[in-house]
Amino acid sequence: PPPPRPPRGSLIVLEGLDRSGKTSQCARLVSHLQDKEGLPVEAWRFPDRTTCVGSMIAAYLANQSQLDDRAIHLLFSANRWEKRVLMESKLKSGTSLVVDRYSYSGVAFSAAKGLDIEWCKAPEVGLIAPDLVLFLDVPPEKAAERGGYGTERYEQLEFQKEVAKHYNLLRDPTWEVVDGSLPLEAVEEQIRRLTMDSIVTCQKGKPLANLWL
Ligand code: FDM
Repeated sequence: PPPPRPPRGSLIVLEGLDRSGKTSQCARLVSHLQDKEGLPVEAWRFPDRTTCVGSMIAAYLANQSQLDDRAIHLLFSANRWEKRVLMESKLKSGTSLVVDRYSYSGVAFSAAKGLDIEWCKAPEVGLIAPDLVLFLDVPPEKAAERGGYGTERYEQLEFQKEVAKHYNLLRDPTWEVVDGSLPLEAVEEQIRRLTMDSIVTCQKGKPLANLWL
């Protein structure tokens, strides 16, 4: 008989505007799951700037190159596709992934430039669907007040407002919306609870699915 398969890992995605607290919350969540819960988990992020495609994206974001809006959209998507096989094997071998941004950033940011939403979604079809989408909700004005917008291409209040509108269009009832204006510890607590629920559901045999649901 084949050896028993380990329970699969969960694909947890954090989304939100720049300065919504995603990146710190991802880091805190991953250390909690590893150190306190003793679970196999890895921190991932998109764009993954370490690949060849990722270096083209990095140059674009740093305003060191100019690209057609559709061309950069497809590079962001390709950057997810090139990680798909590894993502699937990690999940199937029991490792949960905490991912800072995914296809929803891809669609929200490109559609905020005026591209058609359905056109933006098309190249994402067939990527692995997250088991949990945690949306850190912070009004753009409040995120901007937190300071520390860098000099990257999209880090401007007017553009972030457009992105917020498009996140709202994409939001569906399966998303867990966390009020990112709450104190960091309160946000962290909610994220931990929702994540543990998702990990347990996946361990119990919830099948992997593909985008878009
Ligand atoms: N971004 C990110 C996109 O425009 N499309 C995508 O598919 C992804 C994953 O890239 F402004 C944007 C969002 C952000 C920028 O992201 C870099 P980080 O999280 O700051 O590295």
